[in-house]
Amino acid sequence: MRAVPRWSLGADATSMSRDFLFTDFTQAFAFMTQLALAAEKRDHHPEWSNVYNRVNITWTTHDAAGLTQLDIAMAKLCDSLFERYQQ
Ligand code: H2B
Repeated sequence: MRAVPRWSLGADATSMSRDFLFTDFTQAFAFMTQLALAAEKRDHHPEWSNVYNRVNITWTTHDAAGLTQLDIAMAKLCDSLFERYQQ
């Protein structure tokens, strides 16, 4: 978790989550579209929700019933994608 300091560990430590705030829905959905394509490519998919300019993402590995290196990698990817949306 030291590698992804902006993410919070779930209560049972089997997942981690982060809220992302954008300027508007268009930016939020563009981010989600980019992430969706990356997730499909890696066959590792987010649990997420979106309300207007806010996207909440949870990573867990269902196959392992917990957190794996892949979740860390995807969280890092979210962080770096999100940086591009910051002005
Ligand atoms: N995504 C996530 N987050 N965890 C998984 O265990 C997982 C996945 N498994 N995407 C993949 C799909 C698996 O179900 C398929 C069959 O590869």
